[in-house]
Amino acid sequence: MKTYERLFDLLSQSSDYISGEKLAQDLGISRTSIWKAIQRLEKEGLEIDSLKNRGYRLTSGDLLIPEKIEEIAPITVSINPHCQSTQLDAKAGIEANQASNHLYLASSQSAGRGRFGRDFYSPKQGGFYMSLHLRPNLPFDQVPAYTLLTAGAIYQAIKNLTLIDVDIKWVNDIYYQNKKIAGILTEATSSIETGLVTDLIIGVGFNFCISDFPDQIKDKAGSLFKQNPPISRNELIGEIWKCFYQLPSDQLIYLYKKRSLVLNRQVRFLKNQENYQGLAKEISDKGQLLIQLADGQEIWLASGEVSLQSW
Ligand code: BT5
Repeated sequence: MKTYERLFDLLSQSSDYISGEKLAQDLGISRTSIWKAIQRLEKEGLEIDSLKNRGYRLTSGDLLIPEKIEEIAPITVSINPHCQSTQLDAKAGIEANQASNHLYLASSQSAGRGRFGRDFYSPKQGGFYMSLHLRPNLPFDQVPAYTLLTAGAIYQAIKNLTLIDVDIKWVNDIYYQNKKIAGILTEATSSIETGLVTDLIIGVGFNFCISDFPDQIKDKAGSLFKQNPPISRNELIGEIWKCFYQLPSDQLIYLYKKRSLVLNRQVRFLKNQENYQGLAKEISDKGQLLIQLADGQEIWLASGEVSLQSW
């Protein structure tokens, strides 16, 4: 761990002030290095109270620490704290021949994006943004519905750590109290020679503790916590990928359907410039949504094709 990460670790374990001298002693570094590390933590958005003669106390915020996540989930984690997009970081990792099962993590993104090239708001503080690289090497029709599996894992991880039940909106949105708190973007590349899907990147943007959203999304976006989260982002990220790797796929799909906001509801969507309305009847294991239109006709919708307008 880096010095400022070790310092965070010490501060987060105490509710009282710790003197600069004690911190320096425990970490085996100088008082000046402690001061520099405090500044680094403040730059990362942590609030640290300092009192003459008493020392330092962490008052709010937490730090993403790859090693803490690696202790929980079977993945390699690297962090680029304030990046453009973790999808781009993952693509650069693939280009550089990094091994798979690697999570590219960030505290904020300057160009986070969602499906159909839409923006994903990724502010300096309160969220986390991550992209997991997998190497399925499978024909397209045999690639598991990773968006559904990830959503199921997010549901179970939040439930395990907080007892909160979040909801899932087809296909890639996590909702809590009727607001979107997270979105998933799964992208794949395939080889022209073999026709196999070689690399796959699952991106997750998560509003962990964000209280303000820009006007364009403030009616739609929400946050898992409003203030003083009872768990850390590291714990939640670790638990999400632990559930993803450890739980059987059919259980994750079962959870996805169980928490679906759209199944057995009337939904509206736009396809080929035409408005449709119908009953959402089923979600296939590949992630398609079966809609029964008013005239009884049934159609399967693919996630890359339409977004639901209402549900
Ligand atoms: C998504 O797209 O929700 C998938 C978002 C994936 C973001 C992750 S972050 C890590 C990785 N790196 C990236 O650059 N991307 C991935 P979509 O279903 O298209 O939803 C986008 C829509 O959600 C926007 O058009 C807004 O209406 C809304 N939105 C944008 N930012 C939001 C936020 N922070 N919270 C809730 N809603 C948001």
